[in-house]
Parts: sequence; structure tokens; C-alpha cells
Amino acid sequence: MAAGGRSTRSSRTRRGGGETIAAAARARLPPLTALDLDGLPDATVRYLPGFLAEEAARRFFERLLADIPWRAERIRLFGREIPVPRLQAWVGDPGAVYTYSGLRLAPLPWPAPVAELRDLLHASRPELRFNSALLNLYRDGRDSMGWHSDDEPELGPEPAIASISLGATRRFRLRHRTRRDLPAVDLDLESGSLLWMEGRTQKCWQHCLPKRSGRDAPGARINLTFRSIIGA
Ligand SMILES: O=C(O)CCC(=O)C(=O)O
Repeated sequence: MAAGGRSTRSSRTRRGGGETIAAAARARLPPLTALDLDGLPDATVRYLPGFLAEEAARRFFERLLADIPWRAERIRLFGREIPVPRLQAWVGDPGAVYTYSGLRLAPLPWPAPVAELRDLLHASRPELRFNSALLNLYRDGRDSMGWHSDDEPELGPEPAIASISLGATRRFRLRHRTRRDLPAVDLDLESGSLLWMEGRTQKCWQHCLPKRSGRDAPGARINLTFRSIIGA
């Protein structure tokens, strides 16, 4: 973990019970901690472990696990309806409707801890405005996310996506969509980490979160991907 945390305006935000999670959080300065996947062709991907301090990450995880109305959705894939292998929630500004694999998601209003995380992101990247977030709950190593790109038209041609991980560490895998000469890239996403995917990443790369079983099977993990729906 690198030194050099900084407090932000949102770190003083109070939650309903007078307690703050973000007060314990530290948005860390990218140059100290970032793993810039430099040299990855056609992509802008940056990984920041320790974006949130350990204790803040633990408290966000517990709060979200308890408070979010997690849903078991079904999607249409290759003409068949199948259960999504994880629980989900879609939150955002009122007009931020998101559609993928035949599923139309109307947003829930921002829950307080998700709004706190959004504000931390805005403080660290003031040029970006996130109006929505997809929340995924992987109950254990049997829950997963298949290969895909976040390239729906409503995200625009070069979406900036900020992905925050809480709870168990899970492996995240990237592969180029057309260049089979390039090896897949594996990243172990730790609790409290932040992954940025920007530029041509969604156009040229796919990503997934494979199942994981056996002796090192992970416990529960929550991931939040903050997005901007155009025109919402
Ligand atoms: O859980 C993760 O880290 C991946 C989430 C993801 O790929 C997505 O929300 O599109």
C-alpha cells in the first residue's frame, strides 16, 4: 500500500445515522499506486489497488450487502432465457435506463453508500460525470461474469468505466477481440481497488470474471461499475 492518501470534499459527507464510511476512505493519487497496463494495444486500462483504505472497503461491503435490494435477473442469450450467474442492482439518475442481453434496467435511486463512492470518483476525476452504476454481488466462486464488452450504444463510442471491488479478491481477465496473437491479461482485483477502462478498451477488448472453485474458492465479492448513460 502506498502512502499519500488525500481527503476529499466527499470524505466529509455524513450518512443518515451520523456515521460516515467515506470519512475512513482514502482516494489515493494515481501516480503512487497505479498499475498502468502500458503497452496494451487499443486500450487504456489502469489498476489502482488501495483506492479505498481496508477498513473503509470492509464497511462499504457490509453496508451494500445488507442494504441493496439484490435481484436475480434472467437474460436472453443465443435465443434462450438463462439466469444471470450473480445478483445485480442498477442504480442511477432517473433517466439512466440501460439495456443488455434483452434485459431493460430502470435505475433505483442512488443508495447513500453508492453515492459516496460516486462522489469519491468525481473528486479524483472532476472531468467525468457518472450518472449510473451496475452493482454485482458474486455470492461465491460459482458466481461469475461471461466474456463481454461494455459497448452498448447508450454508453457512447469510448466509455470511461470505473470499477470498484469490495470483499473477496477475484481474477479479472481481458482479451483482445480480434488479435489472437495477444495473450489474455489477468488481474487479481483486490478489495478497495479501482480499475479504470477507457478510450478504445470496450471497442477492442472483452473482459470476464471466471468461476473459481477448489481449495481457494473465494467468498462473497461486490463490484460496482460506474458508467455514464448518454442523454440521461
Ligand atoms: O465484477 C467485475 O469485476 C466485472 C464487472 C463487469 O464486467 C461489468 O459490470 O461489466
